[in-house]
This record gives sequence, structure tokens and C-alpha cells, in this order.
Amino acid sequence: MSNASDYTPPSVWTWNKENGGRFANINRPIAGPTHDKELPVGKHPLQLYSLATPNGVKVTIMLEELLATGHSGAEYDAWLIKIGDGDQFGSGFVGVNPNSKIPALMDHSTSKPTRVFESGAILLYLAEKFGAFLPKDPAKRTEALNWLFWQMGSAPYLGGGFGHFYAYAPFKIEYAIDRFAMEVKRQLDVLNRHLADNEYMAGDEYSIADMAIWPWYGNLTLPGAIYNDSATFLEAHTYTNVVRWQKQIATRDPVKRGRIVNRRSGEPAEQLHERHDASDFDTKTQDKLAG
Ligand SMILES: N[C@@H](CCC(=O)N[C@@H](CS)C(=O)NCC(=O)O)C(=O)O
Repeated sequence: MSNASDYTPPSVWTWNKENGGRFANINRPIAGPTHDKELPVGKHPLQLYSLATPNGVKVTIMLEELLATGHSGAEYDAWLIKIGDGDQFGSGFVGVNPNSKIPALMDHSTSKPTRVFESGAILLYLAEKFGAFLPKDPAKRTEALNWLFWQMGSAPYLGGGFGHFYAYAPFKIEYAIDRFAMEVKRQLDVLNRHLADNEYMAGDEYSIADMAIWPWYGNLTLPGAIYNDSATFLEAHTYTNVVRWQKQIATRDPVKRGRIVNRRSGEPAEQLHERHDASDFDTKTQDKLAG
């Protein structure tokens, strides 16, 4: 292994604002707002403030799935939060999520508007509110929650650990990439073994557990989808049951819609920067707006 560093931590850590990592301009060791900015509020009961990262996409898939199954109360406005520009540190956003991370949801259909943050909490809130995509049978419900919470605990190793050191750190550190690649491959194997005997994460019912895991670990099997060449690096194609499940979920129309909401990169036809009406999918994707 290459010798990484001659760095010795000082007795007290100090903040080096320009450490050179991809997100150095937005990362801070303090919480709270940096500026005053109210959030817009649209016409629907649910107001989503987000971006189409894997954490954001979980929620737009759930909302589109709810609407597709006739839950009209799930109509929503999806506002774009540009995290690269620091929108998550505006006072209005911090009021909805004191942790300054997308996705964040306000439910205006309750007598006092309800704030919901953390993608797992949002999925659970919506599943309980509409009685959908969370099995009713207690054992199956518990299994769905097992996997939902597994995702919330595991994905930071994928994103904050592997993804950061493989793709975003200012230089490659073999020790860090080795450590997190090993962990992410272990996680993929956990999923692969489970999906060998189960159609979906909670068994035979598609649920919020699938919606949480698919944007992270499903996409990880697609070349170029998450971190450049990471699918090749991790030999993601060898996790054949994960690949089968990824493809199965990708064919769902609500998933096809949900994954493009608040998206700002990729094919123009797959970018719907904001969603305020179901018809926006037909008229407001970037290819249509450019045309
Ligand atoms: N555990 C959180 C993680 C959310 C998260 O990390 N969001 C990222 C984008 S994927 C973000 O908003 N980053 C902005 C920042 O760190 O300032 C969840 O699942 O909602």
C-alpha cells in the first residue's frame, strides 16, 4: 500500500475552509442559516424542497407512486434546492430541516403545517399518512422497516465514505478507498443474498424499503451512474440479483417520473427542474423548454 501521509493531527482541530475537496465550498463545521431566505409555497398540500440526488429521488418516486395509485392528496410542488449554491443554508430551509440537507418536506394539509426531514422519515411519514407501500402484516412491515433503516445506516458508507474518497477527495488515498470499497462490496453482497430469495426487499410486496435502496445501490450497478467508473471498480455486475431487482424497479412508470424531478444533469428530456403539476412531465422537461 502506498504511504499516504506524514500528517499528525494537532491537539485542537481548526477549520481549513479550502481543503480542496469537491464540496469544500459548502462544507462547514457549524449549523444554522447563513442568510435570510423564505421558501416558496405552491398550491398543493405537500411542498418538497429537494434535488435529484439518490436521497432526493427516494421521495419523488414515493410521491409519484402514491399519485399513480390514486392518492390525490399526495399532489406536490417540488422546488429546486441548489446545494452547490448553498440554498440549504437559507433561513426558510433551515426552518424545515435544521440539518441543512435535502430532501425536506412541509405538509400543509395538517392543522398546523408539519415539517418532515430525513428521507427515511419522509418515506415513513407518507406511507403512514396514505396507508400505502408499507405492508399491513406486522412481520412484513417489520421487514420493510428493517431494510429502510438498514439503508439509512449503510448509505453514508457508500456516499460519505466510498464516494467521497473514490470520486471527490482532492487526492486518492489507497487506505480510505480500500476500506470503503470493501464495505460497499459487503453491503452489495448483503443485498444480493437477500434478493436471491425475495422479489423485493420486504418479500413479495414492493415498499418504501425498495424506494430507499434503489436510488443508491440499484444505481450503483449501472455503469457511470453514481461515481464515474465505480460500477466497474466494484464489479457491480456480479451482484446479479441486485441487477435483476434494479431493472425490475426501473421499468415502473412512477419511478421513471420520480427520478427526473429536480434533476439538473444528464439528458435534457430527463431533467424536470421543478414539478408543480402532473402535466409538467409532458411540457416542462429541459428538452421541451429549449424547444
Ligand atoms: N440522511 C439524510 C442525508 C441527506 C443528504 O446527505 N443530503 C445531501 C444531498 S444527497 C445534501 O443535502 N447535502 C448538502 C450539504 O451537505 O450541505 C437523508 O437521508 O435525508
